[in-house]
Amino acid sequence: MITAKAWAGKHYAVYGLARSGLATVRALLASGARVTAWDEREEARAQAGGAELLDLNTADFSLFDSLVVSPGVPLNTHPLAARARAASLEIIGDIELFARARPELPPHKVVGITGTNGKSTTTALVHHILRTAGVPTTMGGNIGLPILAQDPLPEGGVYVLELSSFQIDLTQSLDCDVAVLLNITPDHLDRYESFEAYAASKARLLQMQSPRSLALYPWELAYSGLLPDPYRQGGGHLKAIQELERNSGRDWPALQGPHNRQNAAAAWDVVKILSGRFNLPINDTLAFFEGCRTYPGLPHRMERVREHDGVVFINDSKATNPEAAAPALAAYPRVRWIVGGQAKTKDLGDTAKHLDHVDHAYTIGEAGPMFAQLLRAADVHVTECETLENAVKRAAADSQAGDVVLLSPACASFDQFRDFEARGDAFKALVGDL
Ligand code: UMA
Repeated sequence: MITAKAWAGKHYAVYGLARSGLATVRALLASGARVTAWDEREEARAQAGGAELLDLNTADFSLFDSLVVSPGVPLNTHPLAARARAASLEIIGDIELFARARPELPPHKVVGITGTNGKSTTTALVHHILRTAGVPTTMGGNIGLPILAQDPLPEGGVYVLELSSFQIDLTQSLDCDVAVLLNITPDHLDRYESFEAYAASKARLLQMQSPRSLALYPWELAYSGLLPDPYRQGGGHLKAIQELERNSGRDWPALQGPHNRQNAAAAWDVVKILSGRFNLPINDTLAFFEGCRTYPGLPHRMERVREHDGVVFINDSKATNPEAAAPALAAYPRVRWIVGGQAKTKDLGDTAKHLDHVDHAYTIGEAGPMFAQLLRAADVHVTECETLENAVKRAAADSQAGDVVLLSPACASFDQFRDFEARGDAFKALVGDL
């Protein structure tokens, strides 16, 4: 776990006690801080051993030095935010605590990766390339690993952080040595006033950097009008994509599809900068190709679950918007597509480009009727299934050897599941029971 003298003797209020909140409580207590914590859920509160429990919705905020909030707490609508502002109490997250602990850690580099899609793959790939090349490295953040629960790295180590816009909103002083902004498409619009406000949140990762650090983002984004002035021309554009065209995905089983070419290109640029500009002692080209060849892939990301009677079942539960689902549809020429959940958009988005690959669609969740209507209008056969269980059973019963059954929902999971991981796990269990 990461601890810091900078936190000792301070009194922190911690709101939200799931993965990031509990790791925060433990790291603060181990550092000698006083912690008062709260979560709406009693089971969550029961796990916060050592913290004082007090309902922060009504507590006197003048008691605290900082309010540490979990990324999943919707501060745009939550009354806590206005109360903290009225009491001049700063609101931060675990990534900001990490930023404040950095001066006490052995000399290191931080790579921060954000974007609407591809950030988990790029984060895991950069981490894998560095580890394969013998560099001390750890990954954390939105990838499901709270950074404060990770062990500090020895001198020369590289922290690779996946950062969501929610986490960036709770961070003020993280100066990433290399920051990557992969892409921005509409997402999380329940948490932001507008698409522009969501884009501005992502851009703040670059704005927090000092002049000696480097920002990477694609050309299209530089000219999209979504980034603040200094990033509109010039700067550190992602460069390696063209170089990769010749090498794309040949011997890289877990990096198939054009979207992964962009993720790999970004990872290559990061590794080149770490070795060229920040003197990391590795052969970046060798490390990159070896890393891509041996990269194992991520759970819930085009994950091959099982082959049953010649039918292949793919779990792509992490595709929580149409742009994220499109690459999976593109990757398989004929699929039985399980789609739906809590809609992020009112149309088919990029998935519309690959409907010729869809043999039959099985709709689920709140957005099921909407998808059924949109898909039928595009001449796709649809069975409305409502639940994932019905969809898996129907798709399996309809399949013949050689078919692919793909869960790539293009929607959030919260209408029927705790999160996309629980949805993917449910799919794997249902497929296992066939
Ligand atoms: N809570 C309250 N009151 C509220 C709202 C929530 O008490 O009004 C409590 C909940 O009961 C819960 C906690 O607050 O116990 C919410 O925690 P959380 O949702 O932040 O969950 P964590 O397990 O801490 O996970 C967070 C990230 N979750 C979100 O951003 C929603 C995880 O990203 C991240 O991996 C983890 O920290 C470790 O850093 C997940 C995610 O879905 C994967 N991210 C979104 C995405 O990728 O689209 C942004």
